[in-house]
Amino acid sequence: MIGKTGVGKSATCNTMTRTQNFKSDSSGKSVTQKGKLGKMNWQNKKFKIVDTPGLFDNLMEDEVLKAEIVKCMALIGPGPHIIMYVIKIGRYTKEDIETADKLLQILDGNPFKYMIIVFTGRDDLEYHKDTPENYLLSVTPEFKTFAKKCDDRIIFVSNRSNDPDREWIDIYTAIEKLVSANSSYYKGELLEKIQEVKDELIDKIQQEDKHATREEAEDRVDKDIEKGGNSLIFMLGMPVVGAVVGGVISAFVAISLPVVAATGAIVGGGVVIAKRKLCTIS
Ligand SMILES: Nc1nc2c(ncn2[C@@H]2O[C@H](COP(=O)(O)OP(=O)(O)OP(=O)(O)O)[C@@H](O)[C@H]2O)c(=O)[nH]1
Ligand SMILES: [Mg+2]
Repeated sequence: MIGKTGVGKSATCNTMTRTQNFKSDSSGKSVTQKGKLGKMNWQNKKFKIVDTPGLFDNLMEDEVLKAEIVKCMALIGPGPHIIMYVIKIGRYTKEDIETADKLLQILDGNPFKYMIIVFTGRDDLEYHKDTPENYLLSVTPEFKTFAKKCDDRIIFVSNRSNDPDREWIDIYTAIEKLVSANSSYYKGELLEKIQEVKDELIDKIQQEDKHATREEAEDRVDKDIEKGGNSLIFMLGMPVVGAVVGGVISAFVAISLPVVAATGAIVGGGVVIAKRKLCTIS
């Protein structure tokens, strides 16, 4: 689930899982700060869904946001079958265009092949006695170009619907269609690197706990990522940034990754940055 802040990513996760597990509100500032994994079953199929912090967050430092996106990619490993690009019904602004550009810098390879554009706020459209078909006649050329890249896979969702089952069926139908058309999931260089590191963490748990199944070990890694995921970020060679009392992150890294030589530096008011050179993300 990706998109600009406030477009309804978390609300759509709630609609899809028919829960209220994903915090969603009308706050003026960004609500979701950390990636969150949701799981569900439907018609004997298991689904994993990852909610992400919105781009163009007004609070989060770019470096922290990048790390969060990487963690989200780790949670959906080995790769998402579907990338839901969420937009709120309304005007497609310059910021929307920049959001798409920013995302595409992170998502290498061909993410469009796996993308479904999800417009939230269908209820708003209905309130104005408008229709999705009519709305699409009024979109900007920039949006049309973007939609073309996604082969015009567009769905309209209401997260305020009295019939969430109907919403889910619409979403599920679009998901199923795209999953059957694509032979595999989205792969990219960054995602592969993240998976390698995640596998290392899973292996380490299984070495330490011989009774842990791979699924259990992965669950533990996922929980750690949801909580902070500093081991993963560190192993990827990205700066581990956290406003913690001096040394806590370095200690954590040293304990969880004894094989790696950590370099630590104190920056500003007790912010610890630890880095291992493996890959860079711009
Ligand atoms: N009317 C209407 N409101 C919606 C819909 N979807 C989301 N909203 C509202 O939009 C606001 C923002 O929704 P969120 O789910 O928090 O948005 P988000 O994209 O997760 O935001 P961040 O976590 O900040 O990135 C909330 O007040 C939602 O209730 C929808 O389909 N219809
Ligand atoms: Mg959110």
